[in-house]
Amino acid sequence: MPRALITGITGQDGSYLAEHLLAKGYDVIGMVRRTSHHSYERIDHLIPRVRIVAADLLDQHSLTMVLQETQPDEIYNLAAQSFVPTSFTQPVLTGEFTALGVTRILEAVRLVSPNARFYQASSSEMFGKVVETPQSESTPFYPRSPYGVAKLYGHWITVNYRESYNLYAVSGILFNHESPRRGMEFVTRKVTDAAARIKLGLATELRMGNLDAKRDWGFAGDYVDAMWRMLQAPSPQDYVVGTGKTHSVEDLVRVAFDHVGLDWKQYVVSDPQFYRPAEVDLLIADPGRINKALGWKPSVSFEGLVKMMVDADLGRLAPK
Ligand code: NDP
Ligand code: GDR
Repeated sequence: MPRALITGITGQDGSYLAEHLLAKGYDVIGMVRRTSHHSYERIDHLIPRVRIVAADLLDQHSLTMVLQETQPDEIYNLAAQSFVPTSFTQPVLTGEFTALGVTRILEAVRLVSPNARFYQASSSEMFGKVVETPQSESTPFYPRSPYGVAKLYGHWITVNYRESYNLYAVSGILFNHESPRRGMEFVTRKVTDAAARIKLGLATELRMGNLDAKRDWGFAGDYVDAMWRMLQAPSPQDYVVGTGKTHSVEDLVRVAFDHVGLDWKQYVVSDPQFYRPAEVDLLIADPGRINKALGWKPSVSFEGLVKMMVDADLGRLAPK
């Protein structure tokens, strides 16, 4: 039975990846950081099928010990400070988690588990102020936030450890992926939750930032399969993962409100606090490499994704 260690198992992607690997017969170990409360809402249904171990991206020794104790065949480094606005207000902490955290875990891998396969969660935010469209593995990077800059460090240190120490270490450059388990502050979930609340009479307005930004949005369940495929390939390579289609935040709002039979223009209010100091205007993936080399393609359309999320929020919020 292959054994996988997932950092960030309590996050959106960690929960889907754990399900995916359990279904494939893996022994799944999830790394969590110590908090004063258990935040297992996304993985409660998987316990006790996954083993939980405690460590922190800020603590080198804890990472080394986790690898020593668990001896995984595959390591998926999903843990990070992943919210772009917080990276502007807490840039140093974001760098510690999202950038240096990758070096800490790679150092542990190099010393303890040099034969394990390592996945790094890189991001389309590294393309930022894009220099070419669509964005592929060869597109130059131009990050636009402390988060994007930190992810770029994590990306290059992964390449560097692969080249320096011959590790099987790869980066998936994933475009935005969403689900009913997406954190509430990210734009898709914020919008689908608000559409459901307004429909049910639980809220009266939705305060938003830049409606013109465009993103390549896919379903998280599809993207964790891409992560797994990358670690099964005969040789380590980095891949862009996205749908190849782009939509504006306004499109997102329209589809969500249309789905509950409401006119979004009557409820959406512009609020300066949700605009960013520097914006990423347009992202759209060229997923040609992963499609050809690993046979990966997305299974959920943009409209299907938004409706799935609105329906889940309606189901959660409706009086029982
Ligand atoms: P989430 O924000 O939902 O999850 C982040 C996870 O990281 C949580 O489990 C969190 O734990 C954990 N974490 C944060 N800080 C630490 C720390 N110091 N030590 C240990 N664990 C920590 O992110 P997603 O699931 O959406 O994304 C997974 C990864 O993929 C992230 O690295 C993200 O940056 C990256 N990514 C995401 C994309 C997306 O569209 N979702 C696209 C491209 C990249 P806790 O529950 O305790 O907070
Ligand atoms: P992003 O996701 O920054 O792309 O990073 P987010 O959903 O936060 O924003 C997408 C776009 O929507 C615009 N926007 C708003 N965003 C939020 N959160 N709230 C608002 O009210 C709002 N109004 C407009 C934003 O300006 C932006 O243009 C996500 C994260 O998951 C990263 O970790 C990941 O690496 C990238 O996707 C790929």
